[in-house]
Amino acid sequence: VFKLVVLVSGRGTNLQAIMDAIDSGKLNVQISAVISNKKNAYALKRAENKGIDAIVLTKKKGEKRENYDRRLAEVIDFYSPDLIVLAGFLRILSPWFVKKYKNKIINIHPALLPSFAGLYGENVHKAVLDYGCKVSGCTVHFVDEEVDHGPIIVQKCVEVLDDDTPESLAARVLEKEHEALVESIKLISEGKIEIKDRRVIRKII
Ligand code: 3YE
Repeated sequence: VFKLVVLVSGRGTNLQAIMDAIDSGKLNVQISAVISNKKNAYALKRAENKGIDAIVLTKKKGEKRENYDRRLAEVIDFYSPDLIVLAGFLRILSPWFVKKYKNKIINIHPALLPSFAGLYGENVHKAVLDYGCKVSGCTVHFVDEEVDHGPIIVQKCVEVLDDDTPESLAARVLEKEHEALVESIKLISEGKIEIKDRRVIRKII
């Protein structure tokens, strides 16, 4: 079976969407472990409730990025996953880590890339509203050395409403994130896509 390790920092609603899709038979994959860089992340509870290994790996004071990533990789390699999913994991990954797992890491970003790259959390939605955008959405992409830059797998859009607040827009985008993430994992786990000239395309079989 196709194995995932899911990296989180927060509430874990995207993790929940993956678990729900597995339970309903929409995804034929297994979550081998959930790893959080924050000890109080509610995502850890969601994993424990399902009997999934939930691991906390916090950064030590003054620890270099690559050193943390090497410790992270040690945990990940214990599970030998087919895919690493960043589901609200709020850390930049070092070039070392990205090279080690080339085309094996995906991230969900709460805007239509390449717009609003580099921002995260509510900051993204505030920036979208401040700019006066009429649509926003989310992007699932492969992770490369540059943040929010790798090949795009799935994008979904939502309308921006005149009375939106960052919170109301975030909630509308979040629903699409759940769909986009599940669709992306389905495509990858079924071997239906490949990367060609930095574009993600459907495999012809
Ligand atoms: N790393 C690479 N490429 C990518 N990480 C993410 C996407 C992505 C990636 O496409 N190479 C905010 C994180 C930004 C931030 O600066 N965080 C701090 C950590 C703070 C802490 O430890 O609490 C940091 O130094 O990384 C995922 C989204 C990253 C969003």
